Amino acid sequence: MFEKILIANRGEIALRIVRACREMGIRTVAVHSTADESAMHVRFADESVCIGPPAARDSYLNIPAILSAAALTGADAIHPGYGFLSENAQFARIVAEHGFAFIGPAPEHIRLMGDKVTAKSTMREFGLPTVPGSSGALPTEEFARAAAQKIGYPVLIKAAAGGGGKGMKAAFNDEELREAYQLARSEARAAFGNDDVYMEKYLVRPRHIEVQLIGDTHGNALHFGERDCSIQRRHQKVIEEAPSPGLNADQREMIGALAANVIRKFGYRGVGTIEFLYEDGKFYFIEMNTRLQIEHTVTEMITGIDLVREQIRVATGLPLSYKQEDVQFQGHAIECRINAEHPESFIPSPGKIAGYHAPGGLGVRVDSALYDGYRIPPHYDSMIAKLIVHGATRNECLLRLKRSLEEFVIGGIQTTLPLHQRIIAQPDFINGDYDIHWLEKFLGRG
Ligand code: MV4
Repeated sequence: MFEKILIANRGEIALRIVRACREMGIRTVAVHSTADESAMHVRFADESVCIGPPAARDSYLNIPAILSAAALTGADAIHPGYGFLSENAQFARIVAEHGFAFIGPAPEHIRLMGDKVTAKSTMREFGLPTVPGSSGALPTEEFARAAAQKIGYPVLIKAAAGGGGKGMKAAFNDEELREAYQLARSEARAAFGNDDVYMEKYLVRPRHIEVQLIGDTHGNALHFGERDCSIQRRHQKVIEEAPSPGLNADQREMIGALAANVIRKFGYRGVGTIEFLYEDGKFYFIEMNTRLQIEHTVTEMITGIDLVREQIRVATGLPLSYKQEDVQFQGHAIECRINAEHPESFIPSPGKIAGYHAPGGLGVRVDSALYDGYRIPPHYDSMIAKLIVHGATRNECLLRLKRSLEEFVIGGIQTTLPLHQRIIAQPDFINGDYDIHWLEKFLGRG
C-alpha cells in the first residue's frame, strides 16, 4: 500500500481524496497555486507544496512542478482527481517513467479513449451498441454527404479529438450539411488542434446514462450501476441521479454487465465511466471517461462503497475488495452541483464567503472545500460544492433534497442554489420525465 500520495488537484475533489487517504492511513501531499494558499485541501493534507502562480497552466497543469513536488516530498503515487491532467496520457506516462504510481488507467487506455473515433470502433468490436454512423473520420465534404445519405438525416458531426460537445454540429438536410461540416471542422481545429470529424445518426431526445466501472490488475471488473446525467446546460452537468428514473431493473443489469464485460476484456485498470445515450429503449455508446468523475458520489450513496478507496487499492496492485454480487443498490441519490454563479445569468461570482451553513441530517452529504471567510478565486471552475442526498425512494430523496437546499447558506456571493430549488419543483423533474434538452428548454422558457 502507498505510504504517501500527492494529489494533483484542488477544491472539493482534493479534499475528497485526502479523506479517503486519511481513512486508509496514507499520508497526503497537497499542491496548490499561490491563489489557493488558504484552501481547505491544503489545510487538511499532511504536507503542501506551492507549485506556481494562479493560472492553471502554470500550476495545476505544470507537470515539471508537480513531479518536483512529488520527488521533494517522497510521494509514492500521484492522484490526478478529475479535470486538469486526469485524462492526459502523456502525464500518466511521465509519472510512471519517474517512478511514481499513477492512480488511474494505463496511458494507452487513456489515449485510446481520448480519440472518440478509436474509442467508438474499439467499443463496437468489444460488443457495445454504438450510434449508427461513419466508420471513421470524414476528410472532405463529399465524404460527409455520402455518409449522410447512408445514415439518413438528421445527422450529427462530431470532433474525433472532441468530447463535451465542442465541435458538434447537427444537420437536418443536405442544405444544412455543408455549413455543419465546415463549422464542426473549424471548431474542432480551434478547440483541439485536430479537425478530424466523424458523423452519427442524431438522436433527438435521448437521456444521458453513464455506467460506473472499475477494473483491477487481476482480471476483475465490476459495475456499480448507472447514473442519469441528462440535466445539463451547455454540456455542464447540473443535477445527476442514481439510479436513472428512466430505466428498469433488467435494463440496469443488462447495460451494467455489458459494460463491465467490455472493460474486463481489454484489461482496464482503475475507475472509469462508459457514457451512453438512451432513447426508445436502446443504448448507444458515446464515450468512455478514464477518470474519477464529479458525480461518483451518487453511486457511492446507493452502494455504500468508497470508490476512491477502491481506486487507490487497485493502483497498488491489490484485487478489488468486492465481487459483483456484493454490489447492492439501496435507495436513490441525487446530486446538485452548486456553482459560484448568478442563478439566472450564470455570470461567475467569485469572492469572499460571508456566512456558510451546510445542511445535514440523515442521508445528506456536502462535498465542498468552502468555509466562512474563504475567498473563492476567479481562476478556476465555478463549482464550489456538491449537495448529495440519499433516500429510501426517489420521492423521499426529493423531499430531503428540497429541505437541504432550503437549509444551505452560502453568503457573500451569488450561487445556483435558487436554480436547483426551481428545477426540483418542476413536475417533469419530479416525475423523472426529462431528456438532455429539458433544462435548456426550461431555462429558455424563463
Ligand atoms: C450525441 C447526441 C445526439 N446524437 N450523439 C454531447 C457531448 C458528448 N458527450 C456527446 N454528446 C451528444 N452526442 C448523437 N448521435 C447528443 C449529445 C448531447 C449530449 C449528450 C449527453 C449529455 C448532454 C448532451 C447535450 C447535448 C448534446
